Amino acid sequence: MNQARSTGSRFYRHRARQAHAAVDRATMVALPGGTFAMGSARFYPEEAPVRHVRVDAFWIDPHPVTNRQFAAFVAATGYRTVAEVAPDPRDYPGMAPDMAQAGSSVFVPPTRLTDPSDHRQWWRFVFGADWRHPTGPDSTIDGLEDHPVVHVAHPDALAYAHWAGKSLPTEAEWEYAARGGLAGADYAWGDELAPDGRILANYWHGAFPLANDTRDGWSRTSPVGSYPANGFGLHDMIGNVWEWTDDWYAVAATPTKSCCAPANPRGGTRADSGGRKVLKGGSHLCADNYCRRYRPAARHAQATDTGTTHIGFRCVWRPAPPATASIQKGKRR
Ligand SMILES: [Ca+2]
Repeated sequence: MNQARSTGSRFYRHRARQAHAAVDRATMVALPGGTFAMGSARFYPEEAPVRHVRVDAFWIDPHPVTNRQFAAFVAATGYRTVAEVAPDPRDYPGMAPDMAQAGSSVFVPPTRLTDPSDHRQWWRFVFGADWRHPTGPDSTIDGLEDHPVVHVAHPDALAYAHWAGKSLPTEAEWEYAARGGLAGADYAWGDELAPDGRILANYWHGAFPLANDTRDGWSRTSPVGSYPANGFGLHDMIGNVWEWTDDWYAVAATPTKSCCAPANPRGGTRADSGGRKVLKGGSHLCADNYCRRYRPAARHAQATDTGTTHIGFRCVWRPAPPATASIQKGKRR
């Protein structure tokens, strides 16, 4: 999606682990686990085939991690995110010398569009953009305390999760949670995007990327919980920000029946994924005309060192390490 960046400091990741906090499950939602139909055959090819999988019981945050929550983590640990650390040119052979500055990718709507397939027309790498400065060095998160934190790369999300005594969800856990107990529905709330005209998530209204009529009130992120919870009591699983999972991206598995569903499936290998993990849920930039990924089955492969203005995360907690039945061979991380 944009310029690859340094993966941050081992020192700060170490400090984050040292600052490990007691898990506050009172603020989390307990999910019973079970077998469900994962994926969809009605939209994009990477979501198919539909296959039955089983996930064990787990707990999940009711909304994406907010700026307020991430600020508490940073205050306790001194952690610096990937976007705040200038990349080492030795890690990126061929990188232009003037790109060796801290920053991140910001959505900037173009005034005209010459090639709808070229995302460089609306993604701009901005020096000084990071979680505290979402649209650039002159911006702040004042007033955005309850919005999802953005510009977090996968190592940043993982560091926060470790500090909180939690984990990042697998893709199967995330999709199970997003479906809210509905079997095979296209959306987290049913089979209609906007039933009776009701807008049930923060996404793009109008012709992306030129015109956003913001009829839902938000052109970028929105405060968590601004839209109704799904059947499991979870907010913002869809839209607002894409959310990191801890699975390496792979093509979906072969179809499985409910009788023989693999337990706690994981993604592929780092090598096969090209260093990309799975994002889920779509964001405030998903639009009916461009990227209809505001659905539980939707998925996107994202380089782990790359955060943007529309990527965040939430955490899970598991009573015990899940017994996996379908782990593929290979290095996980
Ligand atoms: Ca919106």
